Amino acid sequence: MAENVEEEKKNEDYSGSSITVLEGLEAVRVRPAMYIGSTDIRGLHHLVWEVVDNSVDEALAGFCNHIEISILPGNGIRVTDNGRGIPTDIHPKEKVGTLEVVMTKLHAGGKFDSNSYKVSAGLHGVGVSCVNALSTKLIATVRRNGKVVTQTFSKGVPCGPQQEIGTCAADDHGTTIEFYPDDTIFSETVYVYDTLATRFRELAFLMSGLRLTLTDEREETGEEKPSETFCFPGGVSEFVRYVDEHRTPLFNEPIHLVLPDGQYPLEVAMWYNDGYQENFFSFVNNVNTYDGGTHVTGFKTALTRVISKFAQDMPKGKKDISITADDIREGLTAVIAIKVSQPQFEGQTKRKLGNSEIASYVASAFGAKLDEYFQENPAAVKVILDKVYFAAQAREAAHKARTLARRKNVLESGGLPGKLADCSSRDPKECEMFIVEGDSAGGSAKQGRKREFQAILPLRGKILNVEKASLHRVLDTEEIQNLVNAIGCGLGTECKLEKLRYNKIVIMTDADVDGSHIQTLLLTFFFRYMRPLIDEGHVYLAMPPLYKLKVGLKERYLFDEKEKEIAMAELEDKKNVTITRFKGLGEMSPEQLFETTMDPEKRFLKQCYVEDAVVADQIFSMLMGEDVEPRRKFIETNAYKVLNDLDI
Ligand code: 0RA
Repeated sequence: MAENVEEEKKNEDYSGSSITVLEGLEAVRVRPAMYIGSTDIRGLHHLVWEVVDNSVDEALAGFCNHIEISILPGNGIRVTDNGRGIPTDIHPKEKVGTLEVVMTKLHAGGKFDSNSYKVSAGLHGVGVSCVNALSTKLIATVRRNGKVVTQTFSKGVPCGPQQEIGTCAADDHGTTIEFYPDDTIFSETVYVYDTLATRFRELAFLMSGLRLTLTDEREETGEEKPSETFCFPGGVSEFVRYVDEHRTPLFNEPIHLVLPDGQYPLEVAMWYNDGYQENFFSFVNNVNTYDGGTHVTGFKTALTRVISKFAQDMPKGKKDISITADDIREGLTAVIAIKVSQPQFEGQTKRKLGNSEIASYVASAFGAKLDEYFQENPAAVKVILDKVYFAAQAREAAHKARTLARRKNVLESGGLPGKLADCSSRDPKECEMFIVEGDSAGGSAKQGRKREFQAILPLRGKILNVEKASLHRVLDTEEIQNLVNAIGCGLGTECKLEKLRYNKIVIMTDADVDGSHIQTLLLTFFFRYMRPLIDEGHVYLAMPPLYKLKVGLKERYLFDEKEKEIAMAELEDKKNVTITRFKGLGEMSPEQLFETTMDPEKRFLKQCYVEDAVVADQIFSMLMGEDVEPRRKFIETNAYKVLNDLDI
């Protein structure tokens, strides 16, 4: 066939076909940016992507495993592949050599069979004919069927018909394209080695087994010419390894999942490191989608779904902190590479995949594969979940720190919890705050207090048991936030007594089991998070009376059973005697509450301090038990042993 073509060509006036070529390719020369994006350095490199892309297509089709690229003196580029070689027989429709058609017809794209994943590295997919149009000189050489055939072009126009210039081994095949960009079109004509190397490395990762060699053959420096060969049998797995080279991985091998046979061939590699960033690299048909798109969305959906599913099976203690998609992606490096036959690119720079069907495809196909992988690799799941929960904790801690910082500012500008009935004095030395169990007792306390120096903070129900909850959850509860903000001295390492707003913090609860429980919960909180408050003697327990004894018109309050027995024994005649038991603080009138429990002249307070920190720690942590009843019992009978009582 090739011989016939040559015979025909030799006998023909070549100008006929040249005219049609000019019509097509002249448009490229008039508006080059429309075809290759720009005529700056990016456009200049784009020519290389376009040519190499044709060779990559041969590799994708399974006919090529080596591509050699050289930067030539005079800033030419030579790309040689070991693919099938561009056909050199006569093209049935165009009546010239197929080689010439490929090199001169716009959008011929190289191949005539439907090449479904062709997008071109530059996203424009204009084909090698554009490169030809924008080159002062292009030489195409084909090794095929034992022959070496070449054709030369200038600005897209053939300089003559293709010529057989020699023979090659019968099993030798491939294409060489050498071109010199037109410096009247490009503002920049000097190739950047690293730009080319980066892309070829990337291509080698994406096309496992394909070997790409880049050599800089420009100026003779006497030194060895820069040359690199990129070949990664591990594919995208090695890509992730390369990206994370300077990070500390959480497990030895990246997770590498390949779904070659689905509707959209898909390959994912992912690896966790001990850092905080998420690092995604996504590709569609070997083109980097810098701005992600639907394939990345699908990946994220699947990842979140599958990891969350496995998180359900975690031990109970871990689960009380909820994890987010961001927690799941912290420290994750992933490469997502998909093949899409009709990709739609979005955005100003067209670097984002838009096909909506891809999101659901990736979510389900990759999700199923990842689920399967995790079922088979429980050790990996454990490492990942540990990391994810660590991220969740750190996130919540950071959030709390920010919230508290913000709240502190609010506080400084006079903002205090709405439930707090503050005192009018601003001298902490004389100020007291009563933490009161229940809103109704809180109401009585507000009415009965000495407003100048006594503040009231009603507590609704019980605060969280801080021994059983993470710091983050503790700080999330409104009651504790109110407490922290009202007291004003901050928490944990940030607990600064100079900022304390009250000299005395008085816990005022009913004299019953629930009251004791609330006391203990509050003391546990102060012990764990505001320890200096206890150590410096700022925390007190109020001692409301248990009984009111009325003899005639005289009233007396009795504070415990023993006191009651003595008082009863002292009564000689028991006429006109009434004894009332207070079921709770709420049963007292504001006046009674003040008189019996809050009046500094008459009240009893217990000052709390820690006798032995280690013992206290043991006891407080012992209170973590799941069973409420034994804990209550313990509190009732033992809690006060930890706390030394001091009557004032
Ligand atoms: C047209 C048809 C075939 C291959 C090619 C073009 C081809 C183009 C380029 C550009 C650079 N390297 C290339 N390698 C091949 C298919 C040929 C066949 O069916 O044998």
